[in-house]
Amino acid sequence: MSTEIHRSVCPYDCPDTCGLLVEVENGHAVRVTGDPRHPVTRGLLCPKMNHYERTVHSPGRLTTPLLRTGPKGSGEFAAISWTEAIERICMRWKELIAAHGGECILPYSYAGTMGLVQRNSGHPFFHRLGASRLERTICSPAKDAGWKAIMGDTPAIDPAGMERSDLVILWGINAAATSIHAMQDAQAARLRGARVWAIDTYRTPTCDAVDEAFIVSPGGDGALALGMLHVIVREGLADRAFIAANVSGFDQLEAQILPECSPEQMSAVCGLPPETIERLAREYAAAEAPFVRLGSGLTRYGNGAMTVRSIACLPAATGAWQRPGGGVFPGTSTGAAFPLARVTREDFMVQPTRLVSMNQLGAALNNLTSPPVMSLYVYHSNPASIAPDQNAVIRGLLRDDLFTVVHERFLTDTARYADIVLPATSSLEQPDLYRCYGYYHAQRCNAVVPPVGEAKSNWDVFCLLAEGMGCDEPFFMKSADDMIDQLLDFETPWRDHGTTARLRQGEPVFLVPPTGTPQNWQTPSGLIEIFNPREPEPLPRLLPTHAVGDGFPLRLQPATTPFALNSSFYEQEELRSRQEPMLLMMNRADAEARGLTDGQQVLACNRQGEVHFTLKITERVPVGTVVTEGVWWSEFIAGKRGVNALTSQRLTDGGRGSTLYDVTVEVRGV
Ligand SMILES: Nc1nc2c(c(=O)[nH]1)N[C@H]1C(S)=C(S)[C@@H](COP(=O)(O)OP(=O)(O)OC[C@H]3O[C@@H](n4cnc5c(=O)[nH]c(N)nc54)[C@H](O)[C@@H]3O)O[C@H]1N2
Ligand SMILES: Nc1nc2c(c(=O)[nH]1)N[C@H]1C(S)=C(S)[C@@H](COP(=O)(O)OP(=O)(O)OC[C@H]3O[C@@H](n4cnc5c(=O)[nH]c(N)nc54)[C@H](O)[C@@H]3O)O[C@H]1N2
Ligand code: SF4
Ligand SMILES: [Mo]
Repeated sequence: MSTEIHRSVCPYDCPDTCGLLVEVENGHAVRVTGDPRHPVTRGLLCPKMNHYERTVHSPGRLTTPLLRTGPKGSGEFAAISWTEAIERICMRWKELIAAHGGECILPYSYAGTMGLVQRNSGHPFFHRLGASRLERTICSPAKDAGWKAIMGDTPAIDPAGMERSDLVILWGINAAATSIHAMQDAQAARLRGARVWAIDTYRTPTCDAVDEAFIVSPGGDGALALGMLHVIVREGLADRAFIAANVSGFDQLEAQILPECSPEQMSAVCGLPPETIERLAREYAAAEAPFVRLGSGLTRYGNGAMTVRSIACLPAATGAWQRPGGGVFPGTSTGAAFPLARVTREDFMVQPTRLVSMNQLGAALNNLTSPPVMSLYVYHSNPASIAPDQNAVIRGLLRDDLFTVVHERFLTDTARYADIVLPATSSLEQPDLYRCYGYYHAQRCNAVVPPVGEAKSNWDVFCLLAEGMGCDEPFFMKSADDMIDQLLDFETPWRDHGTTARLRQGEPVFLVPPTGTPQNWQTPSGLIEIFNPREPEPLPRLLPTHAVGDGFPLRLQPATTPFALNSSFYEQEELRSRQEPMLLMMNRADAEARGLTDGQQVLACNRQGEVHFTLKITERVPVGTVVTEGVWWSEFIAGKRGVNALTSQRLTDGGRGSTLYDVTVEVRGV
């Protein structure tokens, strides 16, 4: 039997965007490994992707279009042909558009695949229909908003700078699970003598792999940063020459934090003793080039954007930015490297249609009027599991008059509520172009195995739907490969001809941010804007989280697991068995106060809903916080509701992001 080895790219929403080597036998992927020649992957894949072939060729893959035959949510379907499926969808949409207008259709997609073409392929079609637009803000827009408020469009420093740092701070990032190559970089820095700290709300695997871990109260990092800034100012540790040349508004910040943000004042909010805040400030200021790798966990709060702004003041105060490896790294933003507008085609919109927050899908399905949402089209996302306020989402999905179409690889929780399910290809079955958001690399790949069953890619399905809806623009007759070519066929300082040629050949390449060094501040004033008059809050200050005042005694962290990625990978039994059952981790003191014992069934509840868990008593979680990892499919959990039955539709202070970590609950035995 002949084995071919093909290059591919990991399609998932992970900051590492690994290069893959896929061994193919008779049209089947039989082995997937990390590309040893990829400069970031260096041959190492995470446990999720080590057996990607088990996802691609899972017996659970959907292989034909399906038509609902039972009640919504029952999972009862009959196979139909693609022709019938497309005809039914288009017929229904034409009726709905005639009765309610195009905005009664709502697309819902997020990050099942990060490929630039497949991920964005619905936009031109839905713009052309005049459908409602989805505000895709579930992940970390508060991080972007907080960064932008102080740093403007300044590009992130090179993440490789971590290697030159003498103090690496993994702040609100569970790198051992969510960005293993950043964890590798941190370990490399450590071997060269750097100290590595983690700042988290419980003892994650990352905390075990660093020199020192600091466990803060959820949403308390802004207080920690302001307390550190207070000490830096009070003890004369600020770099006045750097501030004079590079920073605006430091005086105002000083005037505010000296009376209001002493370590004693901040201690109760951030959960660290005043002496620890002082020590962190002194050691941060004394470090030559402290590198903060900022995660997304700490931004999913009512004060998330302000937290990021406050943390970003630290290198501005000490001048850490001046030294290679110093600064705050929020993730890379390579938007200008490819002309994405050629794929998204905003120009197909006759006029801007209404925006619906993906964080408020429950409200959209249940409460929106003029027009109501009459049809939902879901692709590469699983909102019945991953969206906040699961009970509201499911109430909406159960509406008899809602016409739901789901394009999926698996019969997910969302697909179970569909009227029509369409089978989707996996990344190995479709071409695409990927860019990374944790490093500066990009890579193109081809399909390396034929579609499983009758599965079709996002791009190909939208071309069929466009034809069915009578959209006769030549654009909808192009192939996904044509679109990749259009993205590459574009002059930009981000890549020279040699780089583009290598991209065309499927090699991983590094993109180069054209604005160069971080000290070329891309803000309106040309300075780091600690005082930003365009913001509703012009200065960083202490903001409370939403959950303060919710009235339930325990802070709930719906955290990530190394063995799944959001609700993806639950199809792999071996990965699932490493997490089962769905746990709620609690400190012994909180368990004893409630008369709860290890391993028993418990119910966590708040105003949004209630969720069954198996209790795990552990000192990894501090008193007052409970943690659950993973976003489970309902078929594998006792109460059929996942952790998002406890999260709310409230938004962040900036960026209209989700506040998935800003939750309180009470827990009792069942
Ligand atoms: N294995 C795995 N990898 C993943 C994912 C996954 O689900 N599993 N998801 C992918 C996606 S979509 C994303 S966006 C990234 C996210 O990856 P990260 O940036 O690492 O974000 P999270 O894992 O959400 O949260 C990081 C850590 O922040 C902690 N945290 C929560 N609240 C606070 C707080 O107030 N302060 C501090 N200091 N820490 C806090 C959490 O406990 C968690 O350990 O990971 C990607 N990679
Ligand atoms: N409680 C809690 N909720 C969370 C999070 C959390 O940590 N805790 N994380 C949040 C974050 S950071 C994010 S980014 C979101 C992510 O939310 P989603 O983007 O919805 O991510 P997934 O759960 O991975 O679901 C992606 C789905 O896309 C499908 N898919 C994959 N490739 C393709 C394709 O090419 N075409 C089609 N049509 N389908 C495809 C997969 O089978 C999978 O079911 O979840 C958020 N929700
Ligand atoms: S999920 Fe992340 S670490 Fe794992 S293979 Fe994909 S890109 Fe690499
Ligand atoms: Mo995310």
